[in-house]
Amino acid sequence: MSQLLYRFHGIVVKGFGRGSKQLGIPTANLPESVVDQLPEGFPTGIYHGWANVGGGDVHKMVMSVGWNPFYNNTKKSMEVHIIHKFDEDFYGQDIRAVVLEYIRAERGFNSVDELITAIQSDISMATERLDQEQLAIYKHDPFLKQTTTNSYRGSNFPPES
Ligand code: ADP
Ligand code: RBF
Ligand code: MG
Repeated sequence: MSQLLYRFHGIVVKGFGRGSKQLGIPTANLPESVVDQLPEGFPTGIYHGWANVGGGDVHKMVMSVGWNPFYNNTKKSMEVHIIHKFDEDFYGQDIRAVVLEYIRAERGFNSVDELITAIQSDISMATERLDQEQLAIYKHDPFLKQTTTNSYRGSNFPPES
């Protein structure tokens, strides 16, 4: 598995409402603007890395980028499942992520159960690999703790005269 490094952040939006949450795998969907910013040639598929929400704790995550062949989507999506149990939803909050490895391509399945089994196996893979030191260090990537509020630090602004 080859390592990559892609950082992004964005506001969590409503997804397709397929009830992934009911299946035990909620996915925080990213807005179109963030999907459009993916580098040209960024392969669709399943990835893992680190993520946090609203400046909070950093957790392991799995991410799906693409067309969700199982559902015959016509719109490219980007959704992140954070491997952590949250007490509340976080729509409207800023999610920040560091993407580190490509796990596999997206594929179709014969049933929802098979899709879930595949995602569970992605989660196991992520859980294991992100503990390796060369990936674990990114849990502390400063990017994850930046805030989206603009800040300015200057010594002579506005100019005195
Ligand atoms: P939608 O179709 O709107 O994306 P989902 O069923 O995929 O609905 O649920 C996603 C929402 O669940 C997220 O936007 C977030 O607010 C919430 N959520 C709770 N726990 C998690 C988690 N561990 N990972 C991702 N989203 C979570
Ligand atoms: N959708 C697919 O159609 N094929 C896949 O192989 C696939 N793999 C996924 C792997 C992970 C780790 C996650 C979080 C999602 C994946 N999805 C896949 C997307 C899934 O269909 C989507 O989360 C639900 O449809 C809710 O939008
Ligand atoms: Mg979702």
